[in-house]
Amino acid sequence: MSKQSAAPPSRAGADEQSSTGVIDSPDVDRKQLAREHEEVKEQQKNRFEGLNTEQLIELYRQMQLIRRFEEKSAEVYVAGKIGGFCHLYIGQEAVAVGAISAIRKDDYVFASYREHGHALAKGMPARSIMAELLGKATGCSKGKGGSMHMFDKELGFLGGHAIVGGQIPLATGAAFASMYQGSDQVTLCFFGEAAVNQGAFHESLNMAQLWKLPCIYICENNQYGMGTSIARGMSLRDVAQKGCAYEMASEFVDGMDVLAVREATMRAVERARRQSLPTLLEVRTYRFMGHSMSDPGNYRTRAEIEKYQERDPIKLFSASLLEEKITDQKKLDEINKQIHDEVEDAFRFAEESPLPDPEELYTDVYANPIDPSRK
Ligand SMILES: Cc1ncc(C[n+]2csc(CCOP(=O)(O)OP(=O)(O)O)c2C)c(N)n1
Ligand SMILES: [Mg+2]
Repeated sequence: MSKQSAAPPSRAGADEQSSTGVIDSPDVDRKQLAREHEEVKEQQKNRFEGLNTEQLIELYRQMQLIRRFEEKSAEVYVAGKIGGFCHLYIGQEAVAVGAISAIRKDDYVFASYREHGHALAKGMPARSIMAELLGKATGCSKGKGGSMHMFDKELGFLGGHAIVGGQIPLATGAAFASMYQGSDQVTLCFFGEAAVNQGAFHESLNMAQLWKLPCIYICENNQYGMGTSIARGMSLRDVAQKGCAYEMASEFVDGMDVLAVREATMRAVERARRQSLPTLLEVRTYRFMGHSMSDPGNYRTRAEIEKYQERDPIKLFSASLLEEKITDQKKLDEINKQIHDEVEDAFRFAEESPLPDPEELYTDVYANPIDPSRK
């Protein structure tokens, strides 16, 4: 079953990529974009039903928190305070926030290395994530993981995985555990579209459908795997269609609309909890920043990025909230100020925290701890 939801972002930019990796895209048609924005906003407002003011504002707050957190991370990275890789989530906030708002606290979430946003949406404190980015002892992984290894067992946030597609079989295993133990927990597994080319994706989907596992596979199709567009790396580019190969329910979702993501995930959660069946969601989105902080970005044009910035999920949602008179600009400004303070507090906390003790090199490496005194 494959169902097309309204107006997903197109793959236009990817399709126009030349074989040299440089995109010959036309200038942005602002009038057309404004028309699309109005259309999508009307569709979004129709999805307000059933949600109260508090819930709607919370979705806005979480998306803004992720945006601000990532902007601060970029600033701190450039200042040389973060070591290793750092992949930002700016532009994709509606995916993690919309999907995670549809699950319970005791459900599980797995993500890739682009996971700061998912960790925040699952309830991890900004302090523990920022401290981890700075490699401090107070970080969620005691400063030994860094940007790609956020983790919080109590909150059911099970990583943070640096191997492309590596989280897909792990999430399938967590869903198997829930089924085996007879709990009604569900697992959300987020990954990029390039991970779909990994064998582990196909093996997992086959097993999940065959064994009826309550796993929701959420492909965040941002159109690029590092500097390679989907058009250059995938023969069948409609990822949701791949669910048919395993008779798995699947949907295309507009990843710039937080409520569209929430609704599609709610349908999948219902299927997982009540029938113990998996779902594949292809959520079409776009990353506004480079692949990582060290990406020269010479594989796409400024015009293409600007086109998608016009579809900014936060801009869209705040316009819908204001037009429906759910809130006013003053209240949104207050929230933005609180978020700014929360992120600054997280950074101060991280800066002032100690580095991990050298002895920590020997902890949490093997299930049976290493005795450093034994040579
Ligand atoms: C098994 C493996 N191969 C290659 C890499 C290098 N690598 C890191 S990110 C990435 C692209 C993945 O793109 P996608 O899955 O679309 O996720 P996105 O970065 O767009 O969120 C690659 C090839 C890796 N980390 N692991
Ligand atoms: Mg991608």
